[in-house]
Amino acid sequence: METSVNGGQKDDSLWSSHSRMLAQPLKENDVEVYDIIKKESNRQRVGLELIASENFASRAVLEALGSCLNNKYSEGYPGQRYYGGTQFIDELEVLCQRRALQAYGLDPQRWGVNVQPYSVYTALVEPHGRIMGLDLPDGGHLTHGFMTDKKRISATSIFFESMPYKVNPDTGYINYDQLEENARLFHPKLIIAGTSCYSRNLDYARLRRIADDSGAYLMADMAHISGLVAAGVVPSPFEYCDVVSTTTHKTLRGCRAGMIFYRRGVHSVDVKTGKESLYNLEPLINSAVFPGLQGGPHNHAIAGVAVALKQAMTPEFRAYQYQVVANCQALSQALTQLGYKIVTGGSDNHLILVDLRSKGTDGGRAEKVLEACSIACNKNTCPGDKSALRPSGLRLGTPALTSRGLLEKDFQKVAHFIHRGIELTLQIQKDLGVKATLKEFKEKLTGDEKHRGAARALREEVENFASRFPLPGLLDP
Ligand code: DSN
Repeated sequence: METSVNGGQKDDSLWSSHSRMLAQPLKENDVEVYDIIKKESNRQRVGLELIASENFASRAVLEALGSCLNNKYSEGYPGQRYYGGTQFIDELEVLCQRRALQAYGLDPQRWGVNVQPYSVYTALVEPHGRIMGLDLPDGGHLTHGFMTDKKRISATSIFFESMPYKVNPDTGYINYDQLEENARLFHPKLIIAGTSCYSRNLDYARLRRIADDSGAYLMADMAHISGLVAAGVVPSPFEYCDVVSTTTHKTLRGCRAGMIFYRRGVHSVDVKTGKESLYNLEPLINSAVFPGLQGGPHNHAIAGVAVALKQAMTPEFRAYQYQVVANCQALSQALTQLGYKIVTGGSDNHLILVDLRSKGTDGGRAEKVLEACSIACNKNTCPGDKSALRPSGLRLGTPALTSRGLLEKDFQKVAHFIHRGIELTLQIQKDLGVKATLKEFKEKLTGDEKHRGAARALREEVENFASRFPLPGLLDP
């Protein structure tokens, strides 16, 4: 190979191999990365994907994501960019915005949407302003103000003052009375109606009343359920909220990106004077996203979101979301019949939380065994858990496998696979004794031929079963 610099002379052979390098498919150009993607693609194909926040994006979404849109800088908003050459990016962003409003049945006079963002808080709350979100161990999200007794974990608890609300440990349902009482004392600026492990519909009307009492904004983070909302399968937060944020890759089945919807127009009318006050959210949110927090938008991701939103308005998508919920109920019932406790007794949406305390094990151990059997899910705290370090539950979601075409009867089979994985977990624990650490547990699972063999046998069955269902997305790799 010639050196790249040849006394200031252009090296023709290097220059033509540079052109070839740019034209080579991944498979030839970078075998290491190609092989990793191939392994991951195979893992997704032969495994059972039950992580509630995951899904399989369609081929069209992935094509948009892998397009030349990746190449373009476009800081700013349509019609107001800091770079030239953005006419098609503008067209794309406006199309994505229009589809986003249509997909949720929103009047453009009353709602606007930012399709570039990854965060919204700084638009609504000043530094040290007060926020209230569902606590992470109770099914909330890290970014809803999570902190522990010892440490402020999320930026949303470092930069803002956060007070969580909780679920009732006996029922697993949100304790709205306690939230109301605490909000009266805490006077939050923002209440977040959002979850990452909560299987029941939120009472948005009640949350609105609580927010109004404190003069707080009500923001829904509908990330987990945004596909279900678009399909009309669960209640929509739009009727009651000032702001609605979402990621776009979960039930909505787009690529990894986000959107923030905000109200426009009249906010309130003074009963005495009849004077209208208007929402001012649009400039606050747009300037918080850019230039406040972000630089160049991910235009390829905006294209992927636009494609997903078009799909979200089809009857096929609605049928899919109904099936997600039907499958979740089938999974919940099958596990209940097998003797498992489901937090809140079931689900209104796409996920369930299985409480393993009564079985004598915990989420961490069960997750490890299931992973060894090609079943992907995650450990999760259950209401009343004493330690977040040893969560007692497993969160299971149906969006991804429903995209692969599994129906209720298939989820009964999935429930039996999970049951066998948990039986194996109990067997390993029995052999080890109650005091064994998670590390010892993992060593036993991988090091003891009896258990390794049992996991292998179950994994083969799981993989045979899962391989029967097609994997959406790009064909190669
Ligand atoms: N990590 C996602 C979830 O699993 O809920 C949320 O961001």
